[in-house]
Amino acid sequence: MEHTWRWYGPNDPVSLDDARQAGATGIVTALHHIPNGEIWTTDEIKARQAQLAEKGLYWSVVESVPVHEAIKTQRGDWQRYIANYQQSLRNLAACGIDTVCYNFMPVLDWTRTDLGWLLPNGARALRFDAVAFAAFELHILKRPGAQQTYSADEQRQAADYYAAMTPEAIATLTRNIIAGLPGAEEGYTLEQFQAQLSQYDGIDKARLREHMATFLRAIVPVAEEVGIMLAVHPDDPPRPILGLPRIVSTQEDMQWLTETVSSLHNGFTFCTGSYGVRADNDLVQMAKTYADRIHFIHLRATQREENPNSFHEAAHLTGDVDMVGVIKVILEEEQRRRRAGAARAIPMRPDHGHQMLDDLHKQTNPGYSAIGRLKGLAELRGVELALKQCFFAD
Ligand code: DNO
Ligand code: MN
Repeated sequence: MEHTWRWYGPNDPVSLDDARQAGATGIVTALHHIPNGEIWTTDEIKARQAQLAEKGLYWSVVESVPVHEAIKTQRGDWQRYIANYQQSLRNLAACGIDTVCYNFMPVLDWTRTDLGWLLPNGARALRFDAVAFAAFELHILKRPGAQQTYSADEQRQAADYYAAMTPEAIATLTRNIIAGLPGAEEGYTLEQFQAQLSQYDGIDKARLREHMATFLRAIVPVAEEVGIMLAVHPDDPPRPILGLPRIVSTQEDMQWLTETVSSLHNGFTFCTGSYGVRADNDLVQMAKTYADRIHFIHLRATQREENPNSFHEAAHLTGDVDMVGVIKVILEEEQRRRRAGAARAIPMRPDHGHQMLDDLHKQTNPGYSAIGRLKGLAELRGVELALKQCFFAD
């Protein structure tokens, strides 16, 4: 695996030197300053590449070229946004970049209720608390029709939770959910959020799949032509929320994706933390089945809680994910590709990390502080090396 590190650009409190010291050789980044949906020009791409080269690093994977909401809803200017996306892919390829991550989650990107959940050892983790989320949906957002999606028991728990909240807690929970976590290209106020949700009226799972198929049929041929591997990031959490469909959550979804556009350029970001939240996702099996389409890997582990819809981010080698099993499958695939003449290892990054040690006293991007990711990367590299020595002598 190629060891990479996500960097949010010049404003990231974690520097490129930090990334190198952590052991990364490649950088995962995006042009976050370009408005969502506009074309990434070769000048802008080259300027970012030059910044990285100055530090002895290179741009390994784009995460993400964001998919504009208009493409997902097929409203307004969506065809222009698809044309822009095609052009951004051409420009990236012209600059030598060959791997592009994206996601197709309606309205919200990844979602957590708690960005600093205290662990017994004093470190802090990201958490999704299903009861807090229900309190937001039922009592803060007051989404019409939401009642029907919760059992009487869940509604009672959410009401109790809400009744105990202070105004600050309400403000924090709301911000955590709708303001946009790092990498999400959109953030909303409550009013904007409501308006954006209503853009999905009448868009169910089947419709969203149609819209994604339209998008893929337009961009995969371009990716093929210019030599870019597309890698869709799964939904996080991997199930419908707020009445919005989610279509990249399960093995069945992965199968649908591969059947809809069969090209290998239509591939996956295998994010173990996102897929791993569902007990019915067998990650080793999924990695095996779609190994030849895995173009980018996010490694982290989540831990399901007593409430099966709640989870928090565990340390990278603990939690519900069979990390050793997944890495072994990836190394098998790499061996296969090597034997077939592939020049490149599969890029992997430690996805998220606990806020710990000195980082507890620093301003950090939730999930993307330095030390927790450094620890994760170190552990994952250890697993990789041990597996290589035992099973992959060539
Ligand atoms: C979640 C993380 C996120 C992710 C974005 C999609 O698993 O990897 O930061 O990168 O949701 O790019
Ligand atoms: Mn991920």
